[in-house]
Amino acid sequence: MFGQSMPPINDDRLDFHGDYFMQPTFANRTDLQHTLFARLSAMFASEVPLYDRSLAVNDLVNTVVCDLMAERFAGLRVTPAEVMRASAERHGAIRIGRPDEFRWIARFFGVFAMEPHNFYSMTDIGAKSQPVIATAFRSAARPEHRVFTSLLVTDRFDPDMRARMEAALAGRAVFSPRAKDLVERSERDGGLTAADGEALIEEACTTIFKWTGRARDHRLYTDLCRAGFKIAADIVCFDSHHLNHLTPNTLCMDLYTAVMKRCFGQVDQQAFGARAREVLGRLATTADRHWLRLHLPHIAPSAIDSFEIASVDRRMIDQAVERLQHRLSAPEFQLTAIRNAGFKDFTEGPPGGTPVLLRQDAYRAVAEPVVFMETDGTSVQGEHTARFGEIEERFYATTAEGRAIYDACLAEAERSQSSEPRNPSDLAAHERELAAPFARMPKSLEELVARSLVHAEWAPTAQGLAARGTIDTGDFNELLRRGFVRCEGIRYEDFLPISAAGIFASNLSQYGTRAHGTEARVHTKSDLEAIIGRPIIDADAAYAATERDSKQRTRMTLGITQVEPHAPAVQAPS
Ligand code: OOG
Ligand code: NI
Repeated sequence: MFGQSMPPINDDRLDFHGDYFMQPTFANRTDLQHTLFARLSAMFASEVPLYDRSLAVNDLVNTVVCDLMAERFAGLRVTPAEVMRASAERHGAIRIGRPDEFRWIARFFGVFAMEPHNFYSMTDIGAKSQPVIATAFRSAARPEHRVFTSLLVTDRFDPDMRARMEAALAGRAVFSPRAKDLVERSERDGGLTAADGEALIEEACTTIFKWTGRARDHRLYTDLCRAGFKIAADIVCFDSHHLNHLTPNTLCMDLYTAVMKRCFGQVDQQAFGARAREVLGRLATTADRHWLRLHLPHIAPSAIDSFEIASVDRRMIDQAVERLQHRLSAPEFQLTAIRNAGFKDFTEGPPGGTPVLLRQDAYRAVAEPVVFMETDGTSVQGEHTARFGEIEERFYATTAEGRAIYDACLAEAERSQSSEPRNPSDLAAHERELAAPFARMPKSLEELVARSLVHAEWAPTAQGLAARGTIDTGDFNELLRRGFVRCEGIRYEDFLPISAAGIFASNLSQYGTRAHGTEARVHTKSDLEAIIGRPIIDADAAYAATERDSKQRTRMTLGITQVEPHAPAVQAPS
């Protein structure tokens, strides 16, 4: 046995001689982040059986899409491991009750290199408002995971309700002393060892984000729901920051939604077959190298450039759909056998084929049993309907001009859709009505870039390098035309409050809430920064900076001295 003076052996800052390392070896934060999300996904799959099956659907859809792309791009082979990686990206959503809890969450995500990006206020977005403000935690560069993190703003409520909510929240402790200690250790030492990282992930999956099926104060719960604040009930009556949803990434939204509706029995075999052929047929003729780079960023750009593009004929599409239908007959895809509330009617975001921002959809939340423990020791059996199954597909980050056009197109689509009531499951009519206003939004990356509607990263080509010193223009569109530079769109890594609100609303079966609070005030980004104790990154400014830096590097490498004519105005970070 070790003597009294020996340091404890479980201290892994010690080397095998029992000496302290000058530089302890810390686990890589991004690796820890991947492990965290893989484990949260396993936790959520065990809590929500439908989520588990939806992952299988997504893997199948992504495999079908990659197989089709292998037909279209001669030389492309996507291994099952690569399909898994593309499918393993996720975003989560959590809703926090108290400012001090929010600060702990921010510090927790900091351990995993996830920083707050953007401020979202859901309190003032018209009919779909909710009493929360939010930010999203993610890596600054090439994020693969994110968590949309909302904070309840209690001053939206009347004083009596507010006091009851705050009292309910005051008594809970979501972070255990151990979790807090690990977060503090990481901040103090500059990282966590693999074992400590593992311990913190364990805390995340067994307490912080875990669904317990237990709640408190049934009276408060029912009063909040009746008053139209189901989201507040979801926050204040529970003891953890349970994941509301965990959203995988799909390579083809329209195919995924079609398959899910088929699995839920919402469409018949024939209608499904027709839709799948339509969607895959469109993808097989429109997917280009930009599509590949956007959807499969793990494939080397030089490999993507080397693939010959072949035409995919109808027979191949028909066969792919037949194989898909065959696979879907397996028992694991019979979702009607699991309790469910079906799939939403329509996808949020731009129409298919308009590659900006993101498209999202979801299966609806299912009522889950909850036991309410009352202060007098009794318990009440109840239920709670909040956790749903979202899916998303990401496209290019828009510039301010691009975003303005997007918002205008969406507003126009909403106006035309609300003026013409129709069968809620008429997908074709919905698609036509969405496509019409979006006709003015370009569909190709080339055109989106030429009109400065999306952000791109620029780099010299071999031809440009050969012409170095003789290039007489600083106009990047012209340089692109002459083959001296190349560009790739920057993927949008953030959220859209309007899309989020559409998802909130369809799941809470509540369209918006009005403030009753006499003290309700406007909550700003700096309020949330004060709560977190650090600045929130403006994602649009970061996309613009990435583009600007890439242009600057390209100019330097190619020896270009001319300034760019009509360069888009540099936006000051707000
Ligand atoms: C967050 C909603 C935001 C998204 O995908 O836009 C979100 C929530 O439901 O708490 O996750
Ligand atoms: Ni979401």
